[in-house]
Amino acid sequence: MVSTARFNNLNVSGIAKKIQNAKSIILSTHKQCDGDGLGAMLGLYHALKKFGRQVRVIAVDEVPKKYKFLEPHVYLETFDKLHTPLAATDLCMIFDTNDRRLVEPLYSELEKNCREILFVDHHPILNQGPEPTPGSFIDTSAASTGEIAYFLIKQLGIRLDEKIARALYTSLAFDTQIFRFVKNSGNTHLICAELLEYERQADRIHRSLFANYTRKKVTYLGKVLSEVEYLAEDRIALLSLSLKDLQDHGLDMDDSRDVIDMVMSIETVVAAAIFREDGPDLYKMSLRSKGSLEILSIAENFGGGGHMFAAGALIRGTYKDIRERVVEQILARLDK
Ligand SMILES: [Mn+2]
Repeated sequence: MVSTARFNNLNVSGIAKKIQNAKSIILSTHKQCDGDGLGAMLGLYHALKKFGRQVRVIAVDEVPKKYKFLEPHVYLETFDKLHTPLAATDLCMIFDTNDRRLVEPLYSELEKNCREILFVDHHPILNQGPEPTPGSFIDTSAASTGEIAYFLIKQLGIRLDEKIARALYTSLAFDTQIFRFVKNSGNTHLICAELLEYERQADRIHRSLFANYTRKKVTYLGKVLSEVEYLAEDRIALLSLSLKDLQDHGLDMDDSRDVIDMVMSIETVVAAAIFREDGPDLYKMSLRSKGSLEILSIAENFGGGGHMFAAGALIRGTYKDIRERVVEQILARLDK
């Protein structure tokens, strides 16, 4: 058993009190959910069921297939296929974002039905975007929101078990990419050491999250990686992904997520931008950077958000025009 005294002191007691006072609770996360938000809310779901609460887990849209080991089809509803209509609920907790726009169209319905909505998150509050609701818990020092869910479960005195541990471990392993991106804190490793007392198949989770490639996907990655455009002595990498290309390879949107991480693995690259075509003249931009090059403000300039070194936005316009504006802003920061 790992002593909690060794952890950084996260103040989650305010949220724990609200859970104690709530009979009915809804848990959710941002649209196109990932392993962090999904793992955090499913981990808390299993814990709160043991705690005797009425809990619903509602995702905005479909959960990617690679998470099927968490059995989302058993425990989770999607907004377009609710098992029963939304009803009056005491508390709603939204994980892994504090930007309500990323929870629409579900968010507007939650507002009508929930007495209180809180964001539980580790992304910085946006300078150019909606504010989180009062009482939200945002800790940018957490490497994943699963860590915050872990501290909540501990604060409530709920015993861990295999289901809770599997979901939380997924959250931590996903957002740190199996401990590549920890936040200069031992928290992630210490928490995982305890979770692994209950989850005996961590290697299976690692494979599901990061070694899930199909032959079609590898063919696709080979093609698009050969099309990367390099600028500024190979320090900047750019790539546009067409929807048709994904479809022609029999892939879906989630399959394009790994491309940017592969590009960022190139030693010389310090900033990368990937533009995935999501519709006619509509692009989902993903930005990543290394070291001290901050790119969140670029995403915010296009109405998006994220972390300091990993951010994104949905942008309308032609590729040529968007590319030019983004490159200009990356270059301006690169020279600083
Ligand atoms: Mn996250």
